[in-house]
Amino acid sequence: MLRERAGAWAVLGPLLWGCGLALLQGGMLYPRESRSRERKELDGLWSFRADFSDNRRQGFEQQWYRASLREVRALSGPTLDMPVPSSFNDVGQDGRLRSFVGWVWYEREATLPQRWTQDLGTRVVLRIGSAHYYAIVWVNGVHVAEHEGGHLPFEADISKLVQSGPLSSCRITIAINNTLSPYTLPPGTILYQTDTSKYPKGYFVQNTNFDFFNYAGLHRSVLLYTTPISYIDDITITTDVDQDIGLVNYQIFIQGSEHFQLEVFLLDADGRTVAQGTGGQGQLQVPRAHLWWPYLMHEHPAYLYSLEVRLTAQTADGPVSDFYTLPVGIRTVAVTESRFLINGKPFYFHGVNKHEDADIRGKGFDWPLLVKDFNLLRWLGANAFRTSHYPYAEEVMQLCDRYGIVVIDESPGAGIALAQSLSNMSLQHHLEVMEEMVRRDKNHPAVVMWSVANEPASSLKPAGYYFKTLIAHTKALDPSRPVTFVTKSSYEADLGVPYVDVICVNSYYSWYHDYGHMEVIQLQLATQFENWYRTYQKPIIQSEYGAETIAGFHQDPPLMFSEEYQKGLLEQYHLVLDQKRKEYVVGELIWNFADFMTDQSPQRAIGNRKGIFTRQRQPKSAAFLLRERYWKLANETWHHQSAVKPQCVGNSPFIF
Ligand code: BDP
Repeated sequence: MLRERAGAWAVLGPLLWGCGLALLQGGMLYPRESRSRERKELDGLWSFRADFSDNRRQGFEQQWYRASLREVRALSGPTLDMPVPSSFNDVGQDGRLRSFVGWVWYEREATLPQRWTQDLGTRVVLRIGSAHYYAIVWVNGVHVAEHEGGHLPFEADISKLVQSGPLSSCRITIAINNTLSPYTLPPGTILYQTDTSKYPKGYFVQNTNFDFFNYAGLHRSVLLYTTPISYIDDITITTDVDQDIGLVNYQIFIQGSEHFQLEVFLLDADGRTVAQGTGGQGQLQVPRAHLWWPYLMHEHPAYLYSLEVRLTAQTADGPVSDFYTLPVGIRTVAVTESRFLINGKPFYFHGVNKHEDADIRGKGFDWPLLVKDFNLLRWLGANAFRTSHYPYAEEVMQLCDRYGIVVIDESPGAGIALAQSLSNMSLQHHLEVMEEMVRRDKNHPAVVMWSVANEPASSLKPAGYYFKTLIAHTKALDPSRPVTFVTKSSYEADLGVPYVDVICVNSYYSWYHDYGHMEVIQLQLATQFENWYRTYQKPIIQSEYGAETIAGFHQDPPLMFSEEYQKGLLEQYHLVLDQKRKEYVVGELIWNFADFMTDQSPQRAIGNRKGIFTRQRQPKSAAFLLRERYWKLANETWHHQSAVKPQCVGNSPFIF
């Protein structure tokens, strides 16, 4: 179906959306303020305690959620101040905490506005943006939620709890466990060392097959928000284009009332209503629609409309209103045998792979870092990135929508290396994670493709069934977008690639193979592309390539780890990419945007240094090389009729 015209998707899309998403209970709309909704962020300092007991269960045995952590202090030791959002690993001076595996406990008091606790027509929701990885939540000692997996939000309706009597304050306790198993995403294993001549009693380490530090903690905001008791629970948008008419298909789910009216208004960027409708499902037509174009593809990229949804529900206590506004970009995505099309035009991904990673805060959300990264992306002339290797914060996706940066949205399926991690038990969890991810990100125009995994052991026997099922499920959840996973297997052995729409392949010629020999890159890379294309006739993205580079190391003629080697290696790749992009290669994503933290190993000098920027976001020489290339590519893929073409002038690339 993905190979057919985008128009067909618009018809099937809304039908299938309903079926697919019914699997998951409830929506997960981003908590926005509106006339009927308030929000209260709980960012800042929380009390924190890691459970260092041998079995890591002291917190449960002593019921640390029953009273404040300070009160149970006598039993369990001192609490620390812990910033939220942040990883807990790098903020302290205690080496044991940096590599801690097991349960950690977070707690803080929240003062709620009186109306929230007294008005029974108000629904109060606690939302956790991302907790790594298994989380249990109590409010005033009462268990309210449990969630498996980081990177994706979860919620608990705590209205009954906070409205059941006089309430002076509200104690939120969150216990989080970062232990990984072969069945979690990402997977990991705990290795117990029993040789007492080498290791102390009870010694264990956690091993993983992914190359980023396993940061843990409350990585994104924890917040409270309200809705009326009858409320807009979920909205699903798909868009299409017919001549110059933009088509916006909507489906709205309501909770808390069987009897309601829905009105929807589509507003343009100047706030003018351009279309309106009623009911829970329908299609809005926008004559002379402004399409959502990627950055550097059009003079006015990233045009966003606003969909205002107004609910009036009848309840026993009278009518209740709820309002929610969702940004909407009208665009189409389609894949042919050799092209990736956005709005019917060939799109070439020239961008980066990223990580949520920075000094001190680890994977903790940070606005200044986010804005800096987007400024760097635009400076670079990058039009796309992959959320390697997990879903990024919702605010990241929102900025992509606003700036026109195209996203390949990747699940936390990184490091699936063992046969056990391709079992039915793993698959079941992976299907659920895809449901959570699609539910959260389905309405972002910037998201043009789902990636269900990175470099799994896709040549192992169970991989065929695993990826067939996983990809089919993702397509049923969202028939409007292509689906892929990123492979490093050989074209002959890979059992998952038959099911993808676009082949995403990682290779590290003259780095992990034939190291030091850049002269083999052109031949090996051309062979790689030709083999994949001959076998499958699907468009290909070079989804990773790069070289470890210590900023400030110089060596000419180039040697590994020098800035010259990174540049030289990239240039060899570019020669082949320039030939093959005329045929079927539809993108190149450098590994990596910035240096990032990993586990310690003899191959990593305090983290992975393949960034074109340092971890502090300063450019290495390769950043200037890529910048020149990306702006040149932007010029070639410019589709607007106007004579103005993208220009990168001095340090100010912003011609738009
Ligand atoms: C690739 C992985 C990525 C690693 C990279 C590397 O997808 O996560 O960081 O290799 O080794 O195989 O630098």
